[in-house]
Amino acid sequence: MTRLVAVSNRVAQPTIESKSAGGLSIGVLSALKEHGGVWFGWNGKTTDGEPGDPKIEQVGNITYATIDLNAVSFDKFYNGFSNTSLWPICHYLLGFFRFDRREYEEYRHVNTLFANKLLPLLQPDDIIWVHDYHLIPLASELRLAGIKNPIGFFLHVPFPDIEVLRVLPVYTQLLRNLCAYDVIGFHTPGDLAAFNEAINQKEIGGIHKADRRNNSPDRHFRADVFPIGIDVDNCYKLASTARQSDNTKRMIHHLHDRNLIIGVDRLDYSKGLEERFRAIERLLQNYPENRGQVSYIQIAPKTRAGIRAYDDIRHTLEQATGEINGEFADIDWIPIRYLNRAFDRPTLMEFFHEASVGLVTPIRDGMNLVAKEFVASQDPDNPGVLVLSLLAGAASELTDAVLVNPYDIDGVANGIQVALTMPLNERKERHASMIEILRRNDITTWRTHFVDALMQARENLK
Ligand code: ADQ
Repeated sequence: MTRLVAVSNRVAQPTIESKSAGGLSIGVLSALKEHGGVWFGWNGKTTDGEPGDPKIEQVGNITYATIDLNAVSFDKFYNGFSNTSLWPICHYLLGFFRFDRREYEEYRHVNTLFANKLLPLLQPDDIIWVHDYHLIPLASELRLAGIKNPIGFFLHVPFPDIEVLRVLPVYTQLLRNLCAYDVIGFHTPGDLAAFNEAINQKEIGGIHKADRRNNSPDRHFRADVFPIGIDVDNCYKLASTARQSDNTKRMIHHLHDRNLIIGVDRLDYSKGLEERFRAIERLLQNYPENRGQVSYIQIAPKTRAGIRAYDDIRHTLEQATGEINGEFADIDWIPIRYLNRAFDRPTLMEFFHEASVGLVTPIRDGMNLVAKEFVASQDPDNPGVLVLSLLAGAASELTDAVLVNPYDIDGVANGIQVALTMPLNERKERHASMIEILRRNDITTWRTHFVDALMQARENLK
């Protein structure tokens, strides 16, 4: 029987309470729950010595196989090359980009380690699905070790334009590594186009659209668009129990019938939070009728502690909150509630359900699942309005959101005002058309299309 083996840097283990697992974990877990299979990756723990054999744990139809990583190695691989070189490049944020060849070498070393630890677990009929930028060289490593199974790769972040990619000194090696996969998946047509342009560059040579051979002469790769989706019914089910959880009751009590504007993000500089806080300030300046009438709640739990840029953004947001609340707050009202913590999914969906406006304004994002969850959580008879960044992958599907450029502070403030004053009929129409798209491209479609593409790759080899 064909097993699905998912591989990602971090495995969201069932025994570890993680309220703030990011979008990748949410997507992989939903796909594995439906299909069953193995999830291999790092368990979140570091050691002083060399990592041991994978620890195996069976929960329902998922086998979790996880390893430790050496602390020094992890720092260079994860905090270093993955998140200080690749992450900024993929998000077009060159001001945050740093490159250190030793970190890149450790990145390759960790990929070799992943391949070596995964090898003994693999069976001939397995299909392997590798996730995200931390593991680009993994297929090359597995092929070197003689693995013939179909291997797919899904990039959860944007694929950058070639002129940005070229800033990375080792980009040609990574492009060649990507072409060792049988299937390469992206969120949007724009990402796919950028990838196609990159592999057609002279300097990487030998990989042409018409002849997409990867490392071995009998294999070709397929690059395509597989937009990640959500479980629409599950979001709505969680959301429509609203006013039941203690957190939701307390939140509503303190809202005093004001309009709720909500933002939920990992605390990351790519999410455009500083610009978003300034847009709230501008809303209160440009449209003073909102003073005392709206409450903006921003939920943003810390991630990637230890990387300087992430400590800096925390500091910046704390300062901006203080300034804006200082300027506008009244005896019985503050405009911004900034919560540096995670909530469980049911509570988040309930919060979304109660909100008049969902504010999702990343300065670049692969997809953005929060945008989709917000829409799915709304009451179809009285839905809130999504204000969405043009620079999030989700904007290529959710064209009925109020689309804004996150760098344009006045434009975002204006978008929020449009959302706050939108007539019920228009809200309902926009919501219905977005729900239809969410249903068409849901989590099941994402998983089945990708797995089908891997199965097809296997057929092509026979
Ligand atoms: P992320 O950058 O993590 O994902 P996103 O797609 O929005 O961004 O997913 C975040 C997930 O975590 C959502 O399901 C959300 O509900 C949850 N979450 C966020 N904040 C939370 C909080 N405070 N408490 C609890 N849960 C919280 C990466 C890419 C995205 C891409 C996804 C999936 O950066 O562009 O959409 O992978 O491919």
